[in-house]
Parts: sequence; structure tokens; C-alpha cells
Amino acid sequence: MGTNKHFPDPSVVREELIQKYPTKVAKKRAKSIIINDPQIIPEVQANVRTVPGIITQRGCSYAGCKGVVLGPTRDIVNIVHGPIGCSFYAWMTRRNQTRTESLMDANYIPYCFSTDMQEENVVFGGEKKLKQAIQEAYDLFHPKSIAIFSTCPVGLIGDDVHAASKEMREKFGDCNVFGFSCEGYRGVSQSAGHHIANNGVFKHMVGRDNTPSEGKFKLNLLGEYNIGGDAFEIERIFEKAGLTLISSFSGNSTISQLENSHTADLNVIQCHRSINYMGDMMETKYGIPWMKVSFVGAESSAKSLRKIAEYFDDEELKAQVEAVIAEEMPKVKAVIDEILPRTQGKTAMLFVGGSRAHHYQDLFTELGMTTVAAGYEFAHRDDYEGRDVLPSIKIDADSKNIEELKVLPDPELYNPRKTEAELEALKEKGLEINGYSGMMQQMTKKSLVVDDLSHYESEKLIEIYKPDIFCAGIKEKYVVQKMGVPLKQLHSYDYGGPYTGFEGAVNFYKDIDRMVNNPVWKLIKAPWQKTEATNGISKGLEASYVTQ
Ligand code: CFM
Repeated sequence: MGTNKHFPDPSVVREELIQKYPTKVAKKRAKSIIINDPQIIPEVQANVRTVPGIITQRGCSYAGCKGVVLGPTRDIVNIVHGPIGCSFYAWMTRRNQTRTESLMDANYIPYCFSTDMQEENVVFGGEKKLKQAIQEAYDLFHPKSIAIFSTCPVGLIGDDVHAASKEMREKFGDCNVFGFSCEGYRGVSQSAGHHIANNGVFKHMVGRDNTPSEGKFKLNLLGEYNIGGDAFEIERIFEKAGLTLISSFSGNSTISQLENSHTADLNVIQCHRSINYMGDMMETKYGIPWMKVSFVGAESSAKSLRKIAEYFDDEELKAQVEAVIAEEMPKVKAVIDEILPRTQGKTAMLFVGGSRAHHYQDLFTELGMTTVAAGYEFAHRDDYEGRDVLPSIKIDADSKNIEELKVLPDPELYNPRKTEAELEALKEKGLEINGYSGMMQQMTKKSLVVDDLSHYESEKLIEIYKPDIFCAGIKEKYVVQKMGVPLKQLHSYDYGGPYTGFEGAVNFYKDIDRMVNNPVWKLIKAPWQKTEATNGISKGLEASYVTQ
């Protein structure tokens, strides 16, 4: 073991994590528990099935499709075809905010639409009920669009949501009805649902409105879902910098914006995991390049703005971006100067979704804190190791299950925004076009990277590292806090936020300061404080279901 209790030998930790598992399980889990080396970047096993019986953090394909990608667009009526539970438990739990222009504008986010499938529908089929529900939603709201989401029983009994959607679309004439085969079991996690959602939005929405958009520097913001108002802060910054946001995918978005999004000249991608498919497809069909950005962290926000200005290669824009940074940064700096002495040297662990476990490390770095271990719930190898590994990723049966759209350049609308030579020149300047280098390159040597962390492993990690803060979600929150470690929810932000951009960074610093310096945690006796520790690893704490 290392001498510092916060930084134990990662190979010992790895052994500790898997030693209680049956041999086969241990062997499998070992491939997802990696000691990082940013120079070499070892291979991580990711996007594979969770071992049955292991308590995972993951969600389902339906959650990724309906909840994540489609949920934030305010004027689509999203009907869930399935039992009511699938709707009820997905109803407004993801905090994607939206802001209508006027009180009269459509906003269906607060509603919960479900076909409320019963046993009778499972036995005799649910298509009739689905069509009735579509009709009812149409009669009540006259929305521009209705999307149908399939839950597990729908796929099992074979209801054809696409045929039902088509029939109703043709019947109405003025309402775009389309369906998603996003049954919960479609993939190994919600990641499958993202891909299915990307395909559907691309097929049924993008490119429907060819009205030329206005603005000198037009871009779409992909993979930003406006959790806790994050997109509002990015919109503020874009506006200040003179950038025109055509559409976000999909925080605070509308159907019209998505339908017109192919008129933008650049796609910037914040959450690579959930929407990289869209970036690629829009590039192929319309000639719009994409760039990875992150507006999580003040430094990252400044860097992302500079990247965008570099892409458009306009001196005025570059000057404006510098002016924005010069105006925003001092306010951020003032807060950091005050907080840093209290947060410096503390440690964090992040186990969230498919992009935040990476992005939020930047905010912790700004606070002088070290990320000792991190991982995603459902990311793929490219999110860990970088997109260079894409050709070497094995397409297993679970991935084959998800449709890959065959996309070709549009005969009329394909218009490469940059020539090959221009793209090359940008790359030479260090701009990563259509690329993402992943989380591991940024993490320190010997930090621990764990994919699809199990509940048992999270308890073990906390016991060994005793981090000053653990970042995950509501399912983990109270278990971790009962261990005497504050948990920051990085999905819902513990009802705080926004955390993006410059103002968001300040919010985050203050929230983390409050959490890691709160004396209440010292009043809780964590299990390892009740027993004697040997070599930094307590022998006293055991997950309740594991026996010696
Ligand atoms: Fe992307 Fe997201 Fe995330 Fe995600 Fe999610 Fe989310 Fe997330 Mo929860 S799209 S991968 S599927 S950044 S809902 S807004 S916080 S797990 S890290």
C-alpha cells in the first residue's frame, strides 16, 4: 500500500474489488477495472452486459431514448406505449428545463402521456389502444408532432408502433407522428436508446424545413439537455459572443429548431456519448463538420469558445470571444481565490452516465481537487480511450441489435462547410475536428477507471480511498452519505445548477465548498471508523450481502 491513505496502490485496490466475486464474475469485472496510464491508455471493457445479480447504476434503452434525447424538446407530445409505471417513474425526474417564448407556446414537458397498457392489451395486442391514445392527444392538443416510445412488453408482443404512427400521421396530415423501437431490453443500457433516438430524430425531424437561417456564425449544440438550466447559461454566452444557435439537441429546443438545424455551419458536441451518431450523420448528409466541446468548467468554456472562433476563422468573432472571456473570467477567479484554500488537495470520485464523469473533472481541477477514480455507467470504449479506437471495437450481438442508418450525401442539400484543405489547416492548428480523445487521457497515471461500477464496488472504493466527495446519482446518494462521505448528484445536481459556463462554474464551486467542508460528515461514524484498519484497508466493513 502507498503511504498516503488517499492514494493506495491501485493494483491492490483492484484485487480488493474483485476478490469476493465468483471466479467467472471476477474475471469479467477485472476487464472493466483499469489502472490508468494517460501515455499508453489501456483498453477498458465497456458497453457489455452487466452480470445478472450485480447491482448496477445503469438504466434502460427506453430511458435513453424517451427520457434523455427526446424528453427535452418541449412541443413534442411524447406518448409512452406501455404499462403506466414506465411513465410514472420517468415523469419529470430528469430536470431538463425549458423556456417558452410566450405563455401561449406549446410545452408538454410537464405532462405524462401513456397508453396505460393492461393485461388485456398484452394478451390481445395494444395497437388499437395506441391509436386511440394518439387520436386523443391530437384532439386535445393539436401538436406539431407526436412521438411513440415502446416499452418492453410492446416489443415482446410485437405491436407495430411504426405502422400505427404512419397510419395516424397520414390520417392527420398536419401532425408528424413517428415511433421508436426503444424497448428497455434493446441494449445493455440507456446507450442503446440514445442511438435509436438519434436515428429517429435524424429520419423524422432534421431536414424537414429548408428555410435559410439567419446569422453569421450558425451552430447547433449537440448533447446538451439543459439539466438545471445548463443550456440557458450556454445560450447566454453564445449570444454575448455573437454566435447564432440554430438548435440545441435537445435542451430547451423546439420541433422547428430541430427541423431547421441542417442549415447551421457547425455542430458542437458536448455529450459525445449520447449524440455522436447525429454529428456523423449530419456531416455525411449535409456536410456539417462537428467538434467536441465542453462548457463544464470555466477554463473548458473559454477553450470551447476559442475553438468555435477558430473554426469560423473570423477576426471579429475571435475578438468578441476574447472580450467575453475577459469579462467573465475575473468574476470566476474572485470566487476561486476565496474557495481554493478550502478545497485544494481534496479528492473526488465520479461515477456518472456517459460524459459527466469526464467533464466534471475539469471543475474539480479548478477547485484544486484530484479525481482518484472515475467511470461511466454506459459509455463505450471511445469515451474512455478516444475515438481512435473505434475501428478496433468489437461489434457484439447486443450492438448489432441496434439499427445503423445508411446515410448518403443529400443530392440537393449536401454542402461541405469547409473544404478538405480548410479542415486539414484547422487540424494543423490543433483543432480536433470530428474527434474526441476520451476521459483517460486527462486522468492521472495510476488513477482508477471503472466501467459500470457495481454497488458493492462503490462501497469498497469509498472504504479504501475515503474520498472527500463522491459523485453519482440518487440511487447511490444515501448509501454513500451514510458512510460519512457527501454525495453530489451529477445527474439532477441535487436540484441546483446550472453548472455550465462561467456562472455555472461559480455555482458549482460554492456547492462543492459547502459539501466538502461541512462539519456534519465528521459527526457520522463511518463503518471503518468503528474498526481497526490494516494497511489503510479496513477489515470491518462488508457489504451486507457478502459473507466472509
Ligand atoms: Fe450525456 Fe447527459 Fe451524461 Fe447521458 Fe444520462 Fe444526464 Fe448522465 Mo443522467 S445525456 S451521458 S444518459 S451528459 S440523464 S444529461 S446526467 S446519465 S452523464
